[in-house]
Amino acid sequence: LRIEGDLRNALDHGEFLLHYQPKVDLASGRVVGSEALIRWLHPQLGMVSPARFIGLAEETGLILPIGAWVLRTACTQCRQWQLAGHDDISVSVNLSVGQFLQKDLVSSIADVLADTGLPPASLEIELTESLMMTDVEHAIGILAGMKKLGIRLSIDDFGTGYSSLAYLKRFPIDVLKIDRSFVRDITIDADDAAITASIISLARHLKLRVIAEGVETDEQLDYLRHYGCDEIQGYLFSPPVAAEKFEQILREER
Ligand code: G
Ligand code: G
Ligand code: NA
Ligand code: MN
Repeated sequence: LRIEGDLRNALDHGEFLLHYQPKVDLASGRVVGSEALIRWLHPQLGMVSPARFIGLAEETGLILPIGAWVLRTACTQCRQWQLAGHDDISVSVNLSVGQFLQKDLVSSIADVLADTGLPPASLEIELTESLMMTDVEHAIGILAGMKKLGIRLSIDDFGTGYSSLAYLKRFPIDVLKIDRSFVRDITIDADDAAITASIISLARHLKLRVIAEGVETDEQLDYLRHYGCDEIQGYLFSPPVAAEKFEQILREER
């Protein structure tokens, strides 16, 4: 219970930070994106995983100010990398259902883009299927509003949720992100291999980009490359890292 009180003050106390995980384009071999992942540096407990506090933040409504902080911080950081010469780097931000249902979501994203100077095309929002399925008509309206801003939309953990393929037609999505539970066993489980190959094929036919998350081995990478996956993200290339370390990775590949 104490953690809830602490969570309330964590923003004011400056205890949150973002780590960034590289997304690598398989055609060029270059880092083209970064997923922003929140961390909480608790004064007594040390680094607390979002798995331990995002749910609590959602229940208490704290996800709204925390999510707003994540969006602004990630966009500010990405713009700094661009101004340092890494022009084509983009950033992805995860959205919680509470944020998605917020009335002024689209205008608040527009404000952050205007304030930070980040080109809209450099921002991607990661959404889950369940988030979009809670109210489909509402979701379609919000997604259309976000697309109008010029940002990219991706479906996170694709294949694990409850959306029907019919909605892929109605949702203006740009990217499918193959869930890491499928990627994990592609080299040993024929079903996971088939599902992964099918998602890649589906994405190509729908003219969506497709990224695989949780890539940990060369064998997984070879399989994904063979089937035409566009991008990968995972420990094989890099875990989520602090902003300074991420920029070092960008500098080293120039
Ligand atoms: O980084 P990682 O291991 O530990 O993240 C654990 C979970 O927390 C993942 O499901 C991830 O999507 C989620 N998460 C990380 N950062 C954010 C964030 O800024 N907003 C939301 N809504 N979820 C996040
Ligand atoms: O739910 P979401 O897909 O946003 O979660 C991202 C989570 O996946 C983060 O907690 C991140 O630390 C974790 N992650 C990133 N790469 C890998 C990986 O290669 N293997 C595993 N097991 N987890 C990963
Ligand atoms: Na994500
Ligand atoms: Mn995911």
